[in-house]
Amino acid sequence: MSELVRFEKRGAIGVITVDNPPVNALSPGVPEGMAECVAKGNADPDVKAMVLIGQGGKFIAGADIKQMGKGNTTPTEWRETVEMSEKPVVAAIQGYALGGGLETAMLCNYRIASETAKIGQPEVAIGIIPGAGGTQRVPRLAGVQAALDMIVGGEHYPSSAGKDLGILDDIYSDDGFLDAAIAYAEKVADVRPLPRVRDNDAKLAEAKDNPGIFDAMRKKIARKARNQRAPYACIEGVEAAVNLPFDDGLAKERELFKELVAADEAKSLRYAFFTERQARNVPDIPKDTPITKVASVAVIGGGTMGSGITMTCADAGLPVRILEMNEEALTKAMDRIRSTYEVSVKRGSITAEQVEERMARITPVTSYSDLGDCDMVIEAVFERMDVKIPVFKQLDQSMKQGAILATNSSALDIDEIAAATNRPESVIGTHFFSPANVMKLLEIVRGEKTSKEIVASCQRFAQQIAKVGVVCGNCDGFLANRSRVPFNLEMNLLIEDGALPQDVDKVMYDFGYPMGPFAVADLAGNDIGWEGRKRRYAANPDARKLPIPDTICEMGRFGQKTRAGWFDYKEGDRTPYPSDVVEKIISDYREEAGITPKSFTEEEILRRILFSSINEICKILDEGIAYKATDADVMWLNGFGFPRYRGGVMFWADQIGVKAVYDQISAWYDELGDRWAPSPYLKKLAEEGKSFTSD
Ligand code: T1G
Repeated sequence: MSELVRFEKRGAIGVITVDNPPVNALSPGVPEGMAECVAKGNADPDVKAMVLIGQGGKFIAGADIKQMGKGNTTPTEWRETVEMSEKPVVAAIQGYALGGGLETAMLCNYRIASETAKIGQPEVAIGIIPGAGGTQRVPRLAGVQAALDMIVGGEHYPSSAGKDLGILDDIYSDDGFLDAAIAYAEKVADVRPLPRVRDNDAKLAEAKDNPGIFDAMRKKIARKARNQRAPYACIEGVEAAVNLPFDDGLAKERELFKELVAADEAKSLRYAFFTERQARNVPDIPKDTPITKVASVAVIGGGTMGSGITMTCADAGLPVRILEMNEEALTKAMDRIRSTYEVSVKRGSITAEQVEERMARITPVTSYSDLGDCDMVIEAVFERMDVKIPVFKQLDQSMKQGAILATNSSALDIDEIAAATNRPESVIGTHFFSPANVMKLLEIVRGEKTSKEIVASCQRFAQQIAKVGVVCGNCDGFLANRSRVPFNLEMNLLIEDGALPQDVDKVMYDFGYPMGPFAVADLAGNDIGWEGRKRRYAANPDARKLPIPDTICEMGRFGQKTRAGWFDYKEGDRTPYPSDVVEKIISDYREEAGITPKSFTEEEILRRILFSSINEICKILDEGIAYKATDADVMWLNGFGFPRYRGGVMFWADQIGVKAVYDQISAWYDELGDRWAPSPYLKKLAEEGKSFTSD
């Protein structure tokens, strides 16, 4: 018997424990170990029933993703041993049963879970489908529509929902859960015939009489699943459960799984999964660096960002105090928070009861003296140094020693802010992306004097609030926004050179962005970028001007809010329509500037825009502001909507090849000038034949 899975007897119950830290993945040896233990229980006349449980308060997190795509095929005989056990096997789920973990539980005769456990089939999130019977057994337990929702959505469900759906037989307290599971096994020990999920087709009937259920699902996911195969394969797997005998359905599932697991989509999504976790490793910060556990947070500023950050903390179960200058501003902030939650209630993503629970965690205050005992404070006031500095001077007076003093600034100098306090070692950037309660990225910016403990504490805090934390150094725009500057410049210069906004938007939309960048500018408001450019023009008369967007803004074409921007909009319709007015602005500019418009291929537009940022990321890596190219990918996936099924902008570049990227940038350097000067980091990588993202 493998040490990964052990068997022990508690009276007449055989307890089988999976012990494969950190998440009890079904690594080689675990499936075989479970089968061996079930066989051992069946062979032991003193054993009447068995419990399958996981060590460490978690059941099984699924197949070992690290083993995927390596061509090794996992044996499947173990599944039959478990499913055809002569004695009842009870899956006792704590923590989580995900993917192959839930599939293992569905091989068992019964499934119970603890109150805080979660279950799910999240395989679609890594570009595959359940490959161990999930598409065949979930519909038999939960019905076809529920199975489609669970498998195509890939979400984790609370155990209460699992019971309501019929996947779980009962729920017990986390305390004494193993004893409850043993008692449950004793209760069912003599039940015959043994219930087996495969034998029960009753819940498939709903779809046999309504095959349209599958096309309706395909229609429903079309926008989000664009350019992807796995979500549609999930539907095909469940469809096979309805239309084929069980074993044929399993075979169909296996065929779909094999096709997907080796495809680029799955490789990219596995890459995204692991790099988000690798981002937690900061080269000079040991994993055992002491951290401040954040148990209470203060937020300064109740504007859009401050409210969103406050909600993020409340959503994570943290008590949070929000400070504004006066009662009126505070009331406005609290109303904004409540109304945002109420939109989520209308959407069905949270309940009214959860809104009250979260609102109760938020304490509005107007005095800094009400914040002093918080473990962390996040400043989210206006993005101007002359506004932030006084706040940090005040925080330096008010906050307890050891508190984390964080700024939500998106670009300003962390060192300058830190210098306003007597404790620069406690000052750090925690840059949230708008809307802060939705976007997953948390850019953690360390100043020259920020201590390792504070950095490590913020990394841990990011996990606490379900964000993806990425650490970088301090420079104008940090890693995220600085890497996006060339993207924004290049898209505008392409318009000067001959492309139209709709050409660029089509390329980026077809590539996988949810919206084209000019449509995004119209959504966010062109005046925001315009204000920034005017500040830059005033500060530096030699700064490159962008006459076309400036003219558009001078005409008051700020975007959707003025029903005119880069595109035209109709009343009550957010669809961007190409604008004759804008095309005239563009052609007039080109004529005045003596530019003969060029025509671009779609690939040229795509590479002009993305290669410009890839070159900038190389410069940021060269300066040591970014630690690894994969961190930039994590930021682009979680902060900028880069299509996840392409892995990340650097991972995508690796598929083209570093040398090819370097050669193209060098060619544009010759043709288009200094802004395309290749980074020495890029040149070196190309010469050494290395890649951006693999060691
Ligand atoms: N395989 C390998 N390593 C895994 C893993 C997995 N399934 N899940 C997590 N890890 C590693 C992770 O990389 C990290 O490593 C450490 O464990 C802690 O993870 C047959 C084929 C389970 C909810 O998709 O959702 O089953 O960085 O930081 O926040 O049909 O991990 O420490 O070196 O995320 O407590 C389906 C994926 C697989 C679940 C725990 N299952 N994992 O969250 O820890 S496909 C999944 C998660 C499948 C079947 C198919 C989360 C978690 P390191 P963590 P966490």
